[in-house]
Amino acid sequence: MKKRYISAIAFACFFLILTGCNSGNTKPEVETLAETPVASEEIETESSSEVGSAEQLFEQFVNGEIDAEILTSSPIVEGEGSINFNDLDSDPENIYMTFREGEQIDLDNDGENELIIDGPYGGMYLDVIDGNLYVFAAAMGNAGTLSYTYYDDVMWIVISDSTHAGRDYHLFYKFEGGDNLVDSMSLMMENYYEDEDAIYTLNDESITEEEFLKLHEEIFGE
Ligand SMILES: [Ca+2]
Repeated sequence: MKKRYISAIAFACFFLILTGCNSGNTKPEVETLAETPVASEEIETESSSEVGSAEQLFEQFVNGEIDAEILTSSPIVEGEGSINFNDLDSDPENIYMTFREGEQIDLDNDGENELIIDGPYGGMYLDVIDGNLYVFAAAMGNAGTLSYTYYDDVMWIVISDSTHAGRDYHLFYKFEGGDNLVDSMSLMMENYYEDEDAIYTLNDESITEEEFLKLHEEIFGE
């Protein structure tokens, strides 16, 4: 009987310890709950300062302090990995072969400016997406000159090849955010053989020379 009595006391003590532990656990939970609004306030503060941080990231990039990652999902940038401004070509005697800081313009129609890095064949365009710096458009050599144009009330990023004889083609990309391509179009003239008429197309559909020239002027203002 004594043993059982002692066991009962021991069990009661054990139960008390358990209860004590539980009540001990409750406190941190309350504290955790109380901390949650503080944590979300901190996050809000971080996101509200992101607008200013885009310019900071652009500045850090042109100072060579941070890399820009190649946005591989973009149709108008080749390769992968990241780019450091200090590793880009620089030729003091030829400014057209030198990468240099350009203007900041809203090129992707999201109300925030992107950074243009002027350089060979149009250089490259950088955007801050979710707080990270990306190259979302870049020149592809003499068959892929990079530019932009304001047409039909939006900004279009343009890849052009007008450097080869008998060929004048332009691919247009409309973004809403540097990682969100929403529309594209093409305008081309091909005339490879002197004894054949030139072929003009808009989005691969045949158009007349007059229509081509009119569109060319409307889009490029020239
Ligand atoms: Ca933008």
